[in-house]
Amino acid sequence: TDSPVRITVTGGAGAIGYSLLFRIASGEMLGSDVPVQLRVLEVPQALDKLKGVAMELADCAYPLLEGVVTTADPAEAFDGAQHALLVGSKPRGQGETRGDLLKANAAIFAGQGRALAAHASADVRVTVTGNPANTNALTVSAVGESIDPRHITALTRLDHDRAVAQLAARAGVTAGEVRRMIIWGNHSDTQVPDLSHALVSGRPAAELVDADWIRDTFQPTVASRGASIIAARGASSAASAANATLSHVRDWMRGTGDDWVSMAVVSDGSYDVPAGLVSSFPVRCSNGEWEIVQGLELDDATREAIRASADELVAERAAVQELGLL
Ligand code: NAX
Repeated sequence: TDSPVRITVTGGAGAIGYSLLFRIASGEMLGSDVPVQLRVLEVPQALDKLKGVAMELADCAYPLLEGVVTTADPAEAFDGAQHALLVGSKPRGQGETRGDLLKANAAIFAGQGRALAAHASADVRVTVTGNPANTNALTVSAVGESIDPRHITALTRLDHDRAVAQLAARAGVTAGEVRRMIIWGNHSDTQVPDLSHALVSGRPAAELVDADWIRDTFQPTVASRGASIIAARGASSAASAANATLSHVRDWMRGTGDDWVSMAVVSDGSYDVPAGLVSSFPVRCSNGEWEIVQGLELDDATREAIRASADELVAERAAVQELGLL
């Protein structure tokens, strides 16, 4: 039999991990015929909790799950990893700014990037969910030079799926009827949800919804959805974030068919996003590789919004560079 695919998940004792690990082990990510081994990294204080999660994973008796490693040692966690899902990060503390968050996490992701480069499989594919996700991915790339930069991505799929859900509800259809949604830019409130190329049951979405709704309701609702979930639930999105992380990897590996998805990937300068930044684009995936959908026409407002989000990414990169990490 084949040896199991080694999947490293960081922050496995957290809220997203509590959904994500079980669904990976069930075969939902890589397929119902692909054995997996989970290698889960946590901080030392959370190892006991993580052991409890590992006990529950065992108790699910998943046929595809060939072992769970729990550790606080990045070298052990990333050993032979073919996928690395970097979920764990330091949350924003009381009174901390996004800048403080950026610096604390730059140090964490620099350490993990080095461990990945030293210990993971040469073709490891990295998906960063932990915030600030785009810039954390950039940090991993900067320190992990032996890893193909095209294999280091960040999650904007939750924003993408939120946008699909909003459009579907407005159009009175199920989410499966919506295709070709786009999120551009940073996973932050400067993100650019764009339905101008979306199709609803094969028809252009722009024919079904008016410009006022797009600008005044659709875009702000998608961009502030995370805050709305926190306000309602008293905790940040967890099951939906796990679902998006899993869907990101699944579609990257198993392909997007004639649809596309949004992923934050290293820019090649497409759509005037400075080359080298990790920014969200519409991508098509096949054979485990992505390519940016080219040649889409954008209106001036969308171009301007993409530029503003790219400016934010440049500023985030500069803040990390100041630390001497890039
Ligand atoms: P939790 O605070 O529940 O869990 C995070 C876990 O990470 C904790 O168990 C913590 O001990 C662990 N951790 C912290 N530093 C670590 C390190 N250096 N190595 C290993 N583990 C470490 O947060 P959760 O709700 O699971 O969210 C995790 C991350 O996802 C946060 O950064 C959050 O901001 C981010 N999100 C990103 C989203 C996206 O769309 N990109 C959406 C959801 C979520 O907000």
